[in-house]
Amino acid sequence: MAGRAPRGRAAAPRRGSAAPRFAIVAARFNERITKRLVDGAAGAFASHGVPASRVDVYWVPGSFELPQAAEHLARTRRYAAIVCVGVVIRGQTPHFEHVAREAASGIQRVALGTGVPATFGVVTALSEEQAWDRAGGEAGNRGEEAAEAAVEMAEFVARVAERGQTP
Ligand code: INI
Repeated sequence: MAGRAPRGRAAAPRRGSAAPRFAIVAARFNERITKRLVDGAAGAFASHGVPASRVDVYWVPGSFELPQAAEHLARTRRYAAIVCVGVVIRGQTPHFEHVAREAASGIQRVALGTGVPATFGVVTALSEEQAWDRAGGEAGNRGEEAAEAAVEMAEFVARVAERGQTP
């Protein structure tokens, strides 16, 4: 894939630790498209050897609520990483900008504030057609990409923690 550095193996349980658990938080707004993002994320986890039983899916009303839900889940310390997926489509008003911006910055804030990786699988599109393209169509699947990032960041956090314990 162009523009990407090689990835590590990822998602393998590290010595002395339980197999990691992941969460997917999905926004119900534009639900038919979001379901494709959830499927893409689940497929990416499966391809990294994470069984479906170790992936919990939570639904919230819209993308604006993604950071709120991710924050609650991060604070449980149950998850190695949290994938946020949603679909924001430009309408006739600036509502789109507010929802997209707050989703992006809120998810980042959760990751930085809790230390639990929270990844951005939110499609921001100018039309429904563009959104479908980014949900398993011609332009890839943002859910799948966000799950890939979650696996890699979970590994990164685990690796840093492991090194931190080395005398
Ligand atoms: N939520 C989305 O996920 N996508 C959208 O395109 C969208 N638009 O355009 O309004 C949207 N709005 C709902 C928002 O996320 C909240 O659920 C709502 O404002 C209640 O807080």
